[in-house]
Amino acid sequence: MKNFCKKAISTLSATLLFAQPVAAADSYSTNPIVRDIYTADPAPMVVGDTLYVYTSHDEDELIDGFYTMFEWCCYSTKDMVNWTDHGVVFSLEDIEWAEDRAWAPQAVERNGKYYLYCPVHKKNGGMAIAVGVSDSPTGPFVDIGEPLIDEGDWNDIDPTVFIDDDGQAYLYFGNPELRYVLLNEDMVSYDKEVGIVKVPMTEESFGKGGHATGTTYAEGPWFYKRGDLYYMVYAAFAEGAGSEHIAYSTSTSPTGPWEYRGVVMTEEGGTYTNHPGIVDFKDHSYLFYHTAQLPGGGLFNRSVCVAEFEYNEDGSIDPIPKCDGVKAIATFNPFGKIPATTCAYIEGISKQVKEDGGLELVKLSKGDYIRIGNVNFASGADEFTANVASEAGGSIEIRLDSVDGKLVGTLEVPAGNVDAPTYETLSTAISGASGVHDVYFVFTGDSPRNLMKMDWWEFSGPGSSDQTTGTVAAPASKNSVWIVAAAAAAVVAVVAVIAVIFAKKKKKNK
Ligand code: FUB
Repeated sequence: MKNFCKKAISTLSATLLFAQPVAAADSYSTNPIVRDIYTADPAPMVVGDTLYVYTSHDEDELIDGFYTMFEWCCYSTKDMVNWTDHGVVFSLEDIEWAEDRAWAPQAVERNGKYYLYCPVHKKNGGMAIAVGVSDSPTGPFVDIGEPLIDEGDWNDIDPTVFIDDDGQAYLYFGNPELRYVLLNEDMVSYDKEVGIVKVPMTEESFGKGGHATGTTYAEGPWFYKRGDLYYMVYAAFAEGAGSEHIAYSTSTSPTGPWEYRGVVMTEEGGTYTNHPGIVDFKDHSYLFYHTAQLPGGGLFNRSVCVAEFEYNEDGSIDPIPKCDGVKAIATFNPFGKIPATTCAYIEGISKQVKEDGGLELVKLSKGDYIRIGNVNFASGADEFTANVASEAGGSIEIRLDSVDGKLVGTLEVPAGNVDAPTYETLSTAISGASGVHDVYFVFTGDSPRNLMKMDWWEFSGPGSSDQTTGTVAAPASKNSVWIVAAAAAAVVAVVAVIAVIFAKKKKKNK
């Protein structure tokens, strides 16, 4: 009995230590969230425990000094810190009738299918809204073959779609006017009898401002509902302003009338445009936006960022400051194959499409590193495995909490075929990695040439059985903390009762 009690208590401590949703103490993301290419026009979408963000892609080199944009990309996270790059999911090449200008997208799920609404410039002139359809949030998306919205004018950009509680889907769009259609259930056609409705562009609805309608409303609408209130968040121009801020209006009906409510994010950010994408994810509210803050950034070279915010009790939104990043809301499970492109921070490392269509990290050279945030080793990892293609050869140092932090293992990668590197799976022992840490893979080697490429990695060890399956353990939401606390209290109470019974029995036996 005595041993049983000891065992019960030690099992309990282990359970409490590793099963609790370890709060993401100090792990933060880094804005911009995409660091290897320029991205703009973020559009978040939640599917189950995953947040997807669709972006447009600003090319490095501009054609005719204007927006040079050919494709749409997708990124996902389960914890707001580590992002998986899904690459290009839809492009102008997939839309036979499109010429250029792959502008601001938004994705929506309905009945197990995913719809990506995208403005493009048509081959015969004018902007129009295309729709790509896919069975997966990460595509590939297939064009429906013709424009969904095509009024033949320049207003047909920046679609935003919301499906109301009664099943009616609305697609708003437009610059300088806000317009909408009622989408049919198939999500790829709209109610032609109602047609394209022009929203009255009044100061009451959108504030007095500096855009073409005399209001602040410019473009990039983001339409959603929270409680009983409908929100229209959009890029806006104040009178005399040289760049966009983000503003919002609300309504008690999905079709207005809209009431102007004020500024959500002020102008500064180094770029002429801004573009909102708002979402609730795991009990947190986020605003995605873009700035010019990556090196070389500017008017046509933007980068997607995210800020967390809270609504006021009456549903109003105070101005949200631009920020350096957001806090992790879940731990990251490193046990199981993780794509090498999944990370919280990457700098100076390129990605490339592999033969199987996935992405790999390439041109890894001395001093390069990636960070994976809030990694939950739980009771520990004892081995690290990576699928690497060696070029000049080198090593991967596995460090905790900083780029020169505690070294818990080193994977040696022997020199390979520089001209035609082939992938092989290599492993090394790990020691001293338990609990929750930010993990750094630091690439080192003597050669100034490319050391290696990397496809995927994984840890193994006892900690793998201490967490849920998937890449991320349960989020540290307020609710889950309380559920775990209650469960822990119940276990403590049961053990205490057993201990008391045992003590009484012992006394009686004396
Ligand atoms: O990215 C091209 C255009 O710039 C978008 O469609 C607008 O919302 C603005 O961000």
